[in-house]
Amino acid sequence: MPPGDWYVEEETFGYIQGVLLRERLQRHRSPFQNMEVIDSQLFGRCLVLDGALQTSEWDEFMYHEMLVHVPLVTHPDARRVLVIGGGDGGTLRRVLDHPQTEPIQVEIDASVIENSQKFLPSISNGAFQNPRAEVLIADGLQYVREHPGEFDVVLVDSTDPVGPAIPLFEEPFYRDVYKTLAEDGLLAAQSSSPLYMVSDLQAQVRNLRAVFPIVRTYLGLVPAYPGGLWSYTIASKRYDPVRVGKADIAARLSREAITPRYYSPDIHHAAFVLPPFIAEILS
Ligand code: AG3
Repeated sequence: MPPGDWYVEEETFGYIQGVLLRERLQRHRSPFQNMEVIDSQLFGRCLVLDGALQTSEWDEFMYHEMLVHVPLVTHPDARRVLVIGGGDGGTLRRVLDHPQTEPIQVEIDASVIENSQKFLPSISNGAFQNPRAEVLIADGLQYVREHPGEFDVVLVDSTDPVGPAIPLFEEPFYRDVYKTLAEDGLLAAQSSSPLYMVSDLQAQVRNLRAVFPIVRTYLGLVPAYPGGLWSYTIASKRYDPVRVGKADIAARLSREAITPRYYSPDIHHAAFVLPPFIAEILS
């Protein structure tokens, strides 16, 4: 390795990815996880939880725009939006871009929100101060169980399916999400690397298919994540994300004055086009 201080991420699946650091800014151990904030030459400041890079100043928009705009444009009028996890605020911020939404965020670890606001303020960009948003420090699993029939869209912005996040990828949770959604509601979740975490993706899609009639996986670039290609999955009761017309998407973005840097009407549709080897993984 060239000289210098490197952040090196060792993946359980036998792969390492690293970036040259400018500075290690913060290290914190919460009751839930180990957190680090680092500053790197290529990606800027990054949030790391339990040794997995969660988001960077440079590419956070690629991930958060795809996790949020694809489902929120698929739903014709999502007002009540529940965000589970997402302590850095990048997801909440993109939900708030849609003026009709009244989001509730449930994050289990207050210290992720605190440290993200302190060290990575450009990611939430004021979202936590927005009076339209309600932020609760609580267990998302329990919150969903206790709030049936309340949401149009649920967004799961979690860590990888290891350790405490595992239940967020399992069928019992998806059954509770089904119940917390209105009769035309939908869920979107990050769904791991389609290259390196194939069995995780397969299990998640299987669990979603056991509960929801429409399940669609889509892809996007997130260079800071291992392999750079990431997947997301929408599970829906009524609206099918591939049936939203490009002209309607363009009209929505212009009416709501949203100017994304990754997401666009073309990207919305391109993201659902899977290379045959990935389609086969999911068949
Ligand atoms: N959640 C998905 C992060 C996955 C990264 N995995 C890894 N580095 N092995 C990101 C949360 C951002 N709001």
